[in-house]
Amino acid sequence: MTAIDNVKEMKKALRDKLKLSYGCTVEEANEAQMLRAAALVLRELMADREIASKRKTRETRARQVHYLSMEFLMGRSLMKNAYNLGVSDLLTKALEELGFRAADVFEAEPDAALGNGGLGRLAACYLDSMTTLDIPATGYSICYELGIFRQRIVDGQQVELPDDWKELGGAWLVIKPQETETVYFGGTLRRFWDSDQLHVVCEGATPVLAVPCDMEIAGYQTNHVNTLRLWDAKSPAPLDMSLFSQGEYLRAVEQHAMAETIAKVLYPEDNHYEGKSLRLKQQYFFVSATMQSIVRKHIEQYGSPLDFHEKNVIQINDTHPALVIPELMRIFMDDAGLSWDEAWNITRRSVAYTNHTVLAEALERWPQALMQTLLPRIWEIISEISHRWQKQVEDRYHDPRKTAEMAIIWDGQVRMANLCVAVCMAVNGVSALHSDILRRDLFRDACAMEPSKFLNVTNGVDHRRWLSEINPGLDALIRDLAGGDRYLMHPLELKKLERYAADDAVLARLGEIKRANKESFARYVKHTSGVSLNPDAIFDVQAKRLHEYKRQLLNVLHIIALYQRLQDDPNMELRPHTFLFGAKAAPGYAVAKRIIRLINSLADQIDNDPLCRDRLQVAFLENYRVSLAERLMPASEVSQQISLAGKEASGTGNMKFMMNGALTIGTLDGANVEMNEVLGDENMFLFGLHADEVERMKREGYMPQKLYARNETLHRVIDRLKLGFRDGVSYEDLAQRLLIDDEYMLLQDFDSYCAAERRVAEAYADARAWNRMSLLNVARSGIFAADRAVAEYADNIWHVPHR
Ligand code: 26W
Repeated sequence: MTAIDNVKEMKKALRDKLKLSYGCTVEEANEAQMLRAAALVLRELMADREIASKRKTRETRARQVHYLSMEFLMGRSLMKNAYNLGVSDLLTKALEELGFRAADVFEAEPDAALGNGGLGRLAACYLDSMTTLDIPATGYSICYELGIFRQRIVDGQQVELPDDWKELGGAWLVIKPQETETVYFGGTLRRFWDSDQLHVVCEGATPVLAVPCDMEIAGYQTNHVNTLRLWDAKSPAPLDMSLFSQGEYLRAVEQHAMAETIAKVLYPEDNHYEGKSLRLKQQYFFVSATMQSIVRKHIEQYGSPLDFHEKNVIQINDTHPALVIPELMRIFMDDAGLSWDEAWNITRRSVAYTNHTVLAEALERWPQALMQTLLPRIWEIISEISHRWQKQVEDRYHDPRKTAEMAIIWDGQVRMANLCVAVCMAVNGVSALHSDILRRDLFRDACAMEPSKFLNVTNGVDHRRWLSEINPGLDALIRDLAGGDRYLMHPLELKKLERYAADDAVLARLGEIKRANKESFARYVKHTSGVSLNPDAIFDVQAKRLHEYKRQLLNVLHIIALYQRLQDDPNMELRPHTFLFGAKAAPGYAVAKRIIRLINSLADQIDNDPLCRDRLQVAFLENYRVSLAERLMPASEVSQQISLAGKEASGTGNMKFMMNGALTIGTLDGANVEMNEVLGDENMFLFGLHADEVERMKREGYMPQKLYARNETLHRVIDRLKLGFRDGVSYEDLAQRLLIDDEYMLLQDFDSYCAAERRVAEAYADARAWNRMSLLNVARSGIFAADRAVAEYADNIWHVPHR
């Protein structure tokens, strides 16, 4: 097996790759070229292991996990792979000795940003853990040409730019044309009998080629290597000019264009469904290619599809890949010749579904007409599943209301969540609270029919990346105090830090580490944007997608209140406070974009008011993304997790902040509830309505205008929105939204939020007490490691062994 054991070998390997792929010397190479050379060196280290891993899976006839997700938010890979392969020091030294600044080479790598936010990043963290736990697993998605847009702020407003990541990021991809699959769209169905067997064929369908672009995934301290398979879409044949004479030319051009657009761009909507036909094409494209390839390999090895479910488990990341259900049925029946009952038994036992949101506007419902024309056979199969399910529901409940609610096809729409709930062997939520809401509310009646299939797996994050790799200072402290690097494989070992909760020297060192991280982040921000952050101020951070339910606007309302207090009383005692925001808004989400503009207007106002100098600051961090989060988390002191209770399925940023010693100000929502269970009320800052209180108040009638009329502070804040700031932009629209509807109850939680912010400021005044809380946050963050979450999937859903 290829190995690199010292700096000399690493330098030679880099030189060789430069020569091979660019025909240049080290002296002639630039950072981008060196980056590609380094990627090739690491890929070579992984390639042997990947082959060996696959061979082992085959020989032991092991059950395999197939993780299907429309999004994998991988971020950068060079540092991560070097770290997992145990060569990060070697690589850094080799680069330096070859005359490069290693940091510049790492920085040259673009993020592979094939995802929007939580759901996509979760998939990336889980790939790392599945591999580290030696689970034979493959991730599947689309090889989008453009990932999530790059965000620029121009005159306070978001502008979207294309994210052309593949030019350099493609260095990690291995293209495998020999494993191409063909996916068919449209056409008309024809049935015929042939020796007692009914055949269904689809004629005149448009073929699209799915070409695998594989990314190798190395685990930590293991030789096991898994694969992330990204499908690229290609048109089958080059344009055939001879078709012109047959009048087919335009059709050929259309087909060609259709194929080439499928993998063009990631849909940038997060938690908001739009019934676009291109999106449905993307979903079927990657699902069909994936399932064809999995079934083909299964039959090659085992000879029969009948034991498919014993050797394979398909995990679907939300409903986006839900077409696996009818597609598996189709392959088993139409391609493998099984009966409906045989196909149904295998399919039901193979697929498990994770739900990631309860927001009604995020639930996928495809128009029947679209599905019928684009995927006629799939539509037929879904219809049959739907009929059978409906009968089951009627027999069980005899209740037309429930029949309507639980229906898969209703009112001209195909409801993907109901399809998954009806068919899958397991359905799980992503935090204890979220899973309870699924069982008690969203999927109540289906749950009563089959309670044992509704499970919880609280999310987790890759703590090797999100702590050890990005926060070397804290990593060194943990190694000193908690038994070296044991915590990297056993995250609960972080608990050992608790012994030092009263150790002044340790607490001081923790404070120094945070201070150094803040300074380094401030240097980075200065360098990249020109903005000076004051490292003496508390770094109070809200970084996540922009969505009304996440309530960035509540954060803004509080800052305005603070600013007005300062204006009223310029001599008030105010500890320096810097509020940082990072957020992308979906390009079509007008309100979210207005909130971004508001944050920038406020930042500008405060920045230009001498009253605020060195005391109050607001900064909007442009283009929030994985690689920026990696710099931000270690420097953060306060983590804002302030969604309306019951709306955030879990959150995973909350866990990353906690691991890096930030204290949480938050509602009892998503995984915050479980953070509160391990931390107690004394080590975080809770506020706001609980999920059940939200429900009750909504039922009984919530009237935001009353709060506005009664609450002097709130009144002034909202009036200030209307008035606007020094740039002359009025935010009357946002003010009206709060007064008329306030769907996410910002006004209701305003007072309690301000009180919690005051507790934060008071607590920060006592550095020792603060550092103690910070230490306890790190110490108790171990349960939020992705290794724990993946082990639970393996034990309770996949039934596969793991390390
Ligand atoms: C169809 C449009 C669309 C696109 C993405 C709908 C829904 C989504 C995702 C399911 C939204 C999402 O990312 N959900 C987040 O998933 C995280 C991982 O489980 C959770 O931590 C977040 O709370 C949840 O918002």
